[in-house]
Amino acid sequence: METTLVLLKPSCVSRGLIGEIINRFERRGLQIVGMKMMQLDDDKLREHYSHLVNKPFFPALAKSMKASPIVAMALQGVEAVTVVRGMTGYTNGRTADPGTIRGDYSMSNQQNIVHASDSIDSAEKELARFFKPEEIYPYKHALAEYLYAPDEY
Ligand code: IDP
Ligand code: MG
Repeated sequence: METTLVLLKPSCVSRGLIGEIINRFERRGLQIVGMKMMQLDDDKLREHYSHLVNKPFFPALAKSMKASPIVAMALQGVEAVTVVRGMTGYTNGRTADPGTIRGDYSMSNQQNIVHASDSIDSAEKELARFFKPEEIYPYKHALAEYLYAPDEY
């Protein structure tokens, strides 16, 4: 089992798409093991987007990420990092494949609805950035045996 971080960005929250996007993850079989609404600030954003702080678009990106609260989620499942990245789609909503979240809900390279961790290593660091250990709640998924074959989990 892996756990990965998803952020529902202001482009999701402000458009009233929280429920719709969460529903996609639940329907896929991913288990929500942590979830909270929070307001991001510059310190958190400089840390979270440290690979982008020197890009010319960073100030606009930071502004867009502070425009409303976000919803942070910890999602658990077998190969959850890869599965969630696949569901997220390419960064730019205009080139993201239909069927992905960005390909179905976004027309933008910046206002692209969700963040998702891109590797097991980043998932671990990013979960620690947004959740205290006690805010992650492992529990048995009642449908586990219908979501997976016994040798898969
Ligand atoms: P990812 O979200 O698909 O992992 P990253 O390259 O890690 O993509 O970029 C993080 C976020 O920064 C993107 O989701 C998007 O909101 C924003 N971003 C990335 N590249 C651009 C750009 O060229 N212009 C504006 N915003 C960008
Ligand atoms: Mg990224």
